[in-house]
Amino acid sequence: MTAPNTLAIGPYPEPDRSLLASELGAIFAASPTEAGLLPEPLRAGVRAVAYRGHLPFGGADMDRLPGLQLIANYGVGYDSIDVAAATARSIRVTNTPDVLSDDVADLAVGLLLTQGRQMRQGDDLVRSGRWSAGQDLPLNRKVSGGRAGILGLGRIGREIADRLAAFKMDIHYWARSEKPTPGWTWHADPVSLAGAVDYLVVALVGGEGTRNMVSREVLAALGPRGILINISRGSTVDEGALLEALETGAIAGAGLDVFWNEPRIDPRFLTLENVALQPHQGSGTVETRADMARLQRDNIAALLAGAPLLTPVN
Ligand code: 8YV
Repeated sequence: MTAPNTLAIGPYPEPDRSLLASELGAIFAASPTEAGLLPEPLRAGVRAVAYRGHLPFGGADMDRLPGLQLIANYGVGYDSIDVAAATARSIRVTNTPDVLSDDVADLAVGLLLTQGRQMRQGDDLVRSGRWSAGQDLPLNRKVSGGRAGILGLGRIGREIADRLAAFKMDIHYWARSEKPTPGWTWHADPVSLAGAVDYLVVALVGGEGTRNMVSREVLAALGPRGILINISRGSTVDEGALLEALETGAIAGAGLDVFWNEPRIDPRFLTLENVALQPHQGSGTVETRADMARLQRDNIAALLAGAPLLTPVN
């Protein structure tokens, strides 16, 4: 029997695990480190890795799979994969764009409404009996018609902006260059964007180029009435500055689906009343996860058939 040529690295729930095994004959490893510990004949047969998770996958991990031709990522963001190291080894990388944009944008809007209308605090007021005892929620600020800033107007940022435009919001954005978006206002730098809006929604790609782009200065410009939403990567935000801004009221609040050091996030977040916390669930619906897994497997099948890759990164 020939060695399997697909290695799935990371946590794969059912039915994805069974489909990887039945369609591609995949073998499994929990992490890049564990993959490197597989017997040499198994590692030598691997032509494609189905990668899932946020652990770094670097050049040394690739070198332990000498026949590797493709890393097919389960996710649109591929910042955990060293793409430069892959390219230097003639290894292709694919991701899963588009299929998850709706879900991630939906969650961003949900967090914006949750924070804008104090829905967490409202829920607490009802459950605690304080409402029935006569207490009311302080009045909120109107969300519809407000000013929204999108930091990063890629596929997901665009979906968020389109949704917020339907809330009659005034749309501002930062992207490296101005886009053909009549009626929306482009800002040349993130500080200028933050200073012009009530809600700042981060939809950047992860990685070195965007690390800490939401800086202390950006948060100061957002100001004490401003709300930060992040559905992209924790690395895009200076988290020390964010915690300080939330603790001191330098910004009004935040809705966060992503963090530095997930899932063991900074415990200071847990004590704050003015944040809504989510467990990196932006793409987490049955439909979208099935589409992501399908696209990942289809990229691998294409490689093994010698056909063009569907969603190449490099
Ligand atoms: C994760 C994501 O991939 O697509 C991305 O970039 O961050 C998510 O969809 C997902 O949580 C599985 O790890």
